[in-house]
Order: sequence, then structure tokens, then C-alpha cells
Amino acid sequence: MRLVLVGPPGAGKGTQAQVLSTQLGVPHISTGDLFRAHISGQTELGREVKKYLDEGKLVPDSVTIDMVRERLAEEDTGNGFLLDGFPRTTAQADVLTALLTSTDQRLDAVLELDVPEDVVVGRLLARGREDDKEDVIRHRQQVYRSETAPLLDYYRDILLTIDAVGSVDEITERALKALRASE
Ligand code: B4P
Repeated sequence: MRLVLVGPPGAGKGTQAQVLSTQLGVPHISTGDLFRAHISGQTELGREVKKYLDEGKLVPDSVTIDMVRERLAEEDTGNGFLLDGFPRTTAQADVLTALLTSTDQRLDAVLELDVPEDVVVGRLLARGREDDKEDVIRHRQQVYRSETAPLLDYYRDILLTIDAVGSVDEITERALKALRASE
């Protein structure tokens, strides 16, 4: 299973990805988590990307794409993967398509978590991570609308949209149902 999770910041991509990756038996690859690990490890890449995360801006594609390319080359992706937070731009999606095509692979599905903006803003304010300040959250939502939402059309042939308002368990159930129905 090669799956991408997409949805606005705070939609619960990271939350669902953790559960779904276990259920599906594929590694969870989160670009946000990879960046935060670099920041806390004080690597050169971490120093380079910190300002983008702090301001709610997308990290430049060149940096993000190299990091994901390396991660996808690791052995544990042989049976598939669950990408959380990548791609976030059509340029990133083009690279992913090329990367998969070059090894005779393709994505099975893109799962969209559909949540209204007022709900996600409330969730993020309640979480209070370093980039969960109201002005940064608003900026991240704006970036989602302009940079990431076009992916919904890009992936229209394999897009599965689920209502992601409800309990974590209810949303996992909806996701698994949608994935089963698409097989
Ligand atoms: P991410 O780490 O991907 O974070 P996110 O989109 O804000 O959150 P997510 O949707 O995963 O929400 P979560 O499950 O955590 O990105 C952070 C930054 O990294 C970006 O702003 C950007 O700078 C950079 N970045 C990442 N990928 C990039 C890329 N490809 N290109 C360039 N830059 C990139 O849930 C949020 C909260 O909601 C949690 O507190 C959770 O407990 C709660 N929650 C989840 N499900 C819930 C539910 N059903 N009900 C109530 N609360 C729920």
C-alpha cells in the first residue's frame, strides 16, 4: 500500500498516520516529524529549516525533496509507505510521481482529511506546539489553500475524501472503510 495523507494543518494527519501505518503494516513518513527531529538534533538541515517552521512557511522544495528521496530509498519502504505531509506542492507531487514511475511503482490512494478551518484552528491552539500560535496557524491555513489544495485536483483519480470531524477512532474507521472500498 502506497498512501498519501493530505489535509489542512491540524486535520489530524499525524494522528491518523500513526494508527493507519500500524494497521496497514507500512512505515509512517512525516516530513514535519523529520524536520522537527533535525531541529532538535541541531543538524545543519535543522538550522536551515527552523525559521520556515517557526513562521508557518513551507520549507523550500529543494530541501524537502532531497530529504524525502533519501527516506524513501530506505529498505523498510519495500511493502509501501504512508506519506504524511508530503507532497504539499504540485512540484513535490511531480517529483514523487517521477520517483515512483522510475521504479515501476505508483500511489494506490491519496486520502484527504476534510475538516472545516475553525475546527482545525481550535485543535492547534489547544495543542500549543511551537508553531501553533494564532498568526502562524492562520498563515499555515493560507499556505494550504494556495499551495497544497491544488493537489486535490492533481490526484482526483485516486482521491478518497473522508469527513475528519469526530473522534480519532471514528475517523480511523472511516479511513479504513474508504481504503477497503477503493481496492
Ligand atoms: P506538519 O508536521 O505536517 O503539521 P500539521 O499539518 O500542522 O499537522 P497535522 O495535520 O499532522 O495534525 P496533527 O495530527 O498533528 O507540518 C509542520 C510544518 O512543517 C509546516 O508548517 C511546514 O513548515 C513544514 N513542512 C512539513 N511538510 C512539508 C513539505 N512537504 N514541504 C514543505 N514544508 C513542509 O493534529 C493536530 C492536533 O489535533 C493535535 O493536537 C491532535 O491531538 C489533535 N487532533 C487530531 N485528531 C483529532 C480529532 N479527531 N479530534 C480532536 N483533536 C484531534
